[in-house]
Amino acid sequence: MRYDLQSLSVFNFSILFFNLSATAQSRPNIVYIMTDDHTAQMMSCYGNSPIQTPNLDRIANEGVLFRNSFVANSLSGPSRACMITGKHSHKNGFTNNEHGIFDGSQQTMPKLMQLAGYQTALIGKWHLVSTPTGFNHYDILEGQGEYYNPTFIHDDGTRSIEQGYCTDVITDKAIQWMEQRDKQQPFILFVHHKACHRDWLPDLKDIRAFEDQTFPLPVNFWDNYEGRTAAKQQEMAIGSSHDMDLIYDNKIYLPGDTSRLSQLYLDYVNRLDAQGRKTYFQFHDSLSRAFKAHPLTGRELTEFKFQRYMRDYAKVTKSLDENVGRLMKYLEENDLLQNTLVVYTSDQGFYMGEHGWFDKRFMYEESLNTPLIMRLPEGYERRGNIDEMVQNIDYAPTFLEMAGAVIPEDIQGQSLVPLLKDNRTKVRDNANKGWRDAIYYHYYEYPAEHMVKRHYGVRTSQYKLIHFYRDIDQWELYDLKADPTEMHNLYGDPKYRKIQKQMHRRLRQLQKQYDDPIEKELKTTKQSN
Ligand code: SGN
Ligand code: CA
Repeated sequence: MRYDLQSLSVFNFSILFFNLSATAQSRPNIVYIMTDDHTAQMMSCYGNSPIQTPNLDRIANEGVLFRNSFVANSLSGPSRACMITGKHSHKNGFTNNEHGIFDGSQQTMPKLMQLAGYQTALIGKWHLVSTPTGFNHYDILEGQGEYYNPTFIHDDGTRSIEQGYCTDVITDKAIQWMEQRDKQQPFILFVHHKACHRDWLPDLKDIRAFEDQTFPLPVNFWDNYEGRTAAKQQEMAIGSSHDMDLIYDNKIYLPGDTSRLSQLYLDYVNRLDAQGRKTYFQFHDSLSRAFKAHPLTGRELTEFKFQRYMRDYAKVTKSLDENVGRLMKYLEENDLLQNTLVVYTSDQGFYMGEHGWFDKRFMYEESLNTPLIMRLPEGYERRGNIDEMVQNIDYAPTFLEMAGAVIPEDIQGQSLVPLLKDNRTKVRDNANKGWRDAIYYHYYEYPAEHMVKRHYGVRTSQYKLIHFYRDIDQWELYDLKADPTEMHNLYGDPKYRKIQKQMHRRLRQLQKQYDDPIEKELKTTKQSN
């Protein structure tokens, strides 16, 4: 049921929540685990992963796996803002990392969960610049946070350096909070990891892991970006020494290297204590010496960088998977599994060499997608893969509905509860007939690091239409069935004239539905020029 929250008086509120106290015990807890930049290609439950993630697989095996899960804006801050508001970027106001400050006075899902009688806690990466609101407790990383001995900002405004590896520390804090919570009330706990964000520094116990593994190059690794200007002009290529730095990103460093990025690299590594630094550099110095004895160039160098990137990312992911296992064990041992929704997702997907890239931002599949698996509480019978298209704006209404709370009219996402309810095919298919047939996307951060041009677009189950705009005016159209790796821009192809027209119409409808003013703004700019 939906209500216009602004028009509800306190009196109405008390009526709406009147019945909730009676069912307080039966309302599920929610443990929402969101990583940074962890992508489905690096999760074995999604298939074709070069590494194993057994603890994540367990969540999927015992619950559900969304095969078509997307973000609304593939960048950390904006994605997080979409998630906690249930609204697209132009509505929640946080469109980009560079200039965004989240307006914490607006309606958010954690605030509504509090109103519904939930305890709310946030541990880890926040990245929305302003002080978190709507949480009974928070303990957050400063900005992007650090892997080694990270600094935390506590909810009393103080800061301290916490000893340990970031993924372990965040998990410890999450467990500590659950230990001391009020056990009479349901809770929602947001566990926001820094892993697997750049520059992929591993837990020292994993420093030698995956070193014997050779990772296969994606089929479109050597993409030449024909017919795709924005893709050609990005700055996120593994092969570019400017975009992926041999020292900062690939850790090929020997004392005497003095670039700005080598200093930044050292700043992060030197957070380790003396013993930690010794272990770290023992391994990396030998790697660096071996590289410098036989320096590579051209394609060989690019492939070397790719292998280093994949290994570092895999190491960071290994610790992430193990820590998710630790959190699951805590839930199990404390009889919390039965009545807890466990969500595992990321703030967006990531390129693992597809198109020759790392990073995200583009509306192409790897970064438009975000992993989404759930272990469901009692009463939610669905299991296995879910194919409906879902988006991170859907999480807020889902959690609200599960909590028995009202879903305000202005929330733009759609509750996933109908998809989670019943495992009987017939019942399910009937219930989901009216599910969305397209999703909307809008990315804003340009000019900025990695130089991905502003764009918006629509994706249906088979097609995708993208418009790169402002300093460029280029449309792209993809047939995802015929061309799943998005190498052939079909825009203007006479064979696709009808599809192109339909996709333009669907785009206009979605921009109207979500009230995105961008087309009007572009028209006004055109007229005034
Ligand atoms: C940092 C990274 C970028 C990354 C952005 C945004 N550079 O600026 O590579 O795209 O974060 O990432 S780094 O030199 O600081 O590592 S996001 O996930 O937070 O949006
Ligand atoms: Ca991210």
